[in-house]
Amino acid sequence: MGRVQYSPDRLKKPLLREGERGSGKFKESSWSAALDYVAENLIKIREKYGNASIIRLGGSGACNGALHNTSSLTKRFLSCLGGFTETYSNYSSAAAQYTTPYIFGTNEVGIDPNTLEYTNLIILWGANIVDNRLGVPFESKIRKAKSRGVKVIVIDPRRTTTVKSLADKWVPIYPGTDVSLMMAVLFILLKEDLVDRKFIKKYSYGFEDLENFLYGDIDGIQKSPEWAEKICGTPSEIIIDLALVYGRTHPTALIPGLSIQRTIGGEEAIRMSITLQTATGNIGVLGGSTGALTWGTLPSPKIGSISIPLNHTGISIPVYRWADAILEGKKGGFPSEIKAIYNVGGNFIVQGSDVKKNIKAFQKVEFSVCHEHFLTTTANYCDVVFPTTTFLERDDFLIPDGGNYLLLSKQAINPIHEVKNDYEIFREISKRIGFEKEFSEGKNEEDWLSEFLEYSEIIDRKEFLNTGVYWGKNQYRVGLSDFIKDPLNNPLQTPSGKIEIKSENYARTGFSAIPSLRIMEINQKYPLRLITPKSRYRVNSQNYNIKWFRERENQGLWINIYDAETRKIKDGDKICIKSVQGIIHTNAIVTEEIMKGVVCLLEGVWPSLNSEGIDLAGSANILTSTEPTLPSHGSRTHSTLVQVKKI
Ligand SMILES: Nc1nc2c(c(=O)[nH]1)N[C@H]1C(S)=C(S)[C@@H](COP(=O)(O)OP(=O)(O)OC[C@H]3O[C@@H](n4cnc5c(=O)[nH]c(N)nc54)[C@H](O)[C@@H]3O)O[C@H]1N2
Ligand SMILES: Nc1nc2c(c(=O)[nH]1)N[C@H]1C(S)=C(S)[C@@H](COP(=O)(O)OP(=O)(O)OC[C@H]3O[C@@H](n4cnc5c(=O)[nH]c(N)nc54)[C@H](O)[C@@H]3O)O[C@H]1N2
Ligand SMILES: [Mo]
Repeated sequence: MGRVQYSPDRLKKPLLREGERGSGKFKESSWSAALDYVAENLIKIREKYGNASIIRLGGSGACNGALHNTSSLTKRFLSCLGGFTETYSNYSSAAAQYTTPYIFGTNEVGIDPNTLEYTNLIILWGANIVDNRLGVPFESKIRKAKSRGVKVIVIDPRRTTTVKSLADKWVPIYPGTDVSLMMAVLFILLKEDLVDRKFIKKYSYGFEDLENFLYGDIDGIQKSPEWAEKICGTPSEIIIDLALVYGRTHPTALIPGLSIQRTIGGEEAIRMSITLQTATGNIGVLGGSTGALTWGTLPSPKIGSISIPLNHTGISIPVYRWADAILEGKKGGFPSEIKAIYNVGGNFIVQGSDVKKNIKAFQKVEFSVCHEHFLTTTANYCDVVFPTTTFLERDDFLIPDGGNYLLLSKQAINPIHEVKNDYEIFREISKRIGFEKEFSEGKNEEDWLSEFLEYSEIIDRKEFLNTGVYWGKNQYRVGLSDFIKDPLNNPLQTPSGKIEIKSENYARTGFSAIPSLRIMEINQKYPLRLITPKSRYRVNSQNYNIKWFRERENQGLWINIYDAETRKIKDGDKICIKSVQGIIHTNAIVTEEIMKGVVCLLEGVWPSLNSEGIDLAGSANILTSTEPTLPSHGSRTHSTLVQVKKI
């Protein structure tokens, strides 16, 4: 963190744009002049176009702080301003979060990592847990289980660090085709009578319909391993092995990564993984899992956090479509005409799909503001950039995504340069526009934090402030265990009160009532499937600007030896990657660590466009599309088709 904190390119003073957007030309400004300027422009935009013309972007940046939470603070500020166009859902898990309540009636469906002490088999389905933390304790708990002799199976198109350091078995699969593999696994479980009929009957609704579908009663096609192999590329023997080990080992924790639902039809992957855990009786039991997202889906201990007043415009658009919403407005079916962007805690030009479209969107608006640590690509397209503190420079409580604990994030150093907290920046602007009372309620940061603590469930507050950690009582929580223990008294909030393998409500969204296979077909022009996963050395696009981290990642396109050979590409060669959306020139990493037919470019690189609009840095979202997966309107970055050529 020191490398980030003291990086020479940390922003030092507020910046006002001087040159063209994106030119990198800014002049440094005093705080008061820059704050005045933003206040004036927000008033102007609000008067001329109304509140819905201001869109909120960003909001992941600062972990889950109780106070310094970029998402909550920006919403609070813009709500107090009178409203805004909200961006709903998120890049990470839109499809899963949309779908899971149809099946379970809730999104509180995770497990505490300690429960892996009771597990007899761990299936990491598209989860690269060693590189992507997905909840800090999971890796160590999986290692502990392994030392007990528990087998770990990893299903991934790549032989990842997780495969190499944790797995007993690697199951390769084409991205975006998990539903076919899951169906074939269930097909074998049914055939071998390895399903838990009692469990299915007692706890679920509509399983027979899916069973009939798998047997081919509806479309004449048996969803056999041989059928699946043609779709997902996983050899049928491996599918059969997987099904047999899975069916014979109880309890099994099936832990899906978020990757499997950031695909076209990602909604169905989550439905099917839940179905598998239902069929094998692994839901709600110690050592099992629900098959839905494990990460961030159980409540954290109670503590106060900054509240968000009602957004009076009532207008929101799916975050995955923000650039389309700006560019197309009402003509494109979106609810507002957007004229200004307020971006805090996000680098959305780089991280949103279709970088060139994102740049156009930023060029189109009349006014844009950003709070940042660095002059990111996104900040570079803004009119005003405020330099903001890192977590080392302020006090906060951290509410982890899903874990049963709270952390104290104590200020370690004084803010360097002239940076200010996001809270302070908003407060200053609200003062200038005239809603400071609503925004701050007259409280400074210390007041808020003591109020949050006051409201918390923590009894020994001194101890918490001393140790910096508070552990919730039960560290062995299992999602839906109440329902499993007593389904009559604790029915699920679904129409049947049970797990809805078949959902008539879901069918109303226009998709199948039972899980179905929806995939992207490759074509001659774009025959390779591109995945763009996370780098071990970045948090999305964070750290890319810092040399030490950049040097640790071998950035380039992973391509299988076979695919390289047929294109006469050698390791290290300059290559061109092309999709419908754009072109990248980068180096080839010829490797056996990725399946034939799949290529991989780690996400999070800041683009460097030449005069022809070709990216020379290797920024994954040059190639991706803002067409979402439906019905969730979620991200589908792992369903991208490309062609690769030697330059
Ligand atoms: N080091 C690091 N950790 C991070 C992040 C980071 O940027 N850096 N980001 C955090 C965030 S914001 C999130 S949302 C999570 C994301 O967590 P995930 O979505 O789980 O992360 P990914 O790296 O996209 O994918 C995980 C693995 O799935 C594989 N994969 C890709 N597509 C498919 C598919 O269709 N099927 C299967 N079976 N496998 C597939 C990839 O090869 C990769 O190894 O990670 C968090 N953790
Ligand atoms: N191709 C492809 N694209 C993806 C993904 C993928 O797997 N593949 N993953 C998607 C996912 S899951 C996600 S979550 C998104 C992430 O998208 P973003 O949230 O845009 O990604 P980050 O790069 O983490 O950007 C966070 C920014 O917040 C800033 N920041 C950090 N702390 C603070 C703070 O306290 N205050 C302020 N004001 N700023 C702060 C950082 O400097 C950084 O620039 O990307 C999505 N895009
Ligand atoms: Mo994410």
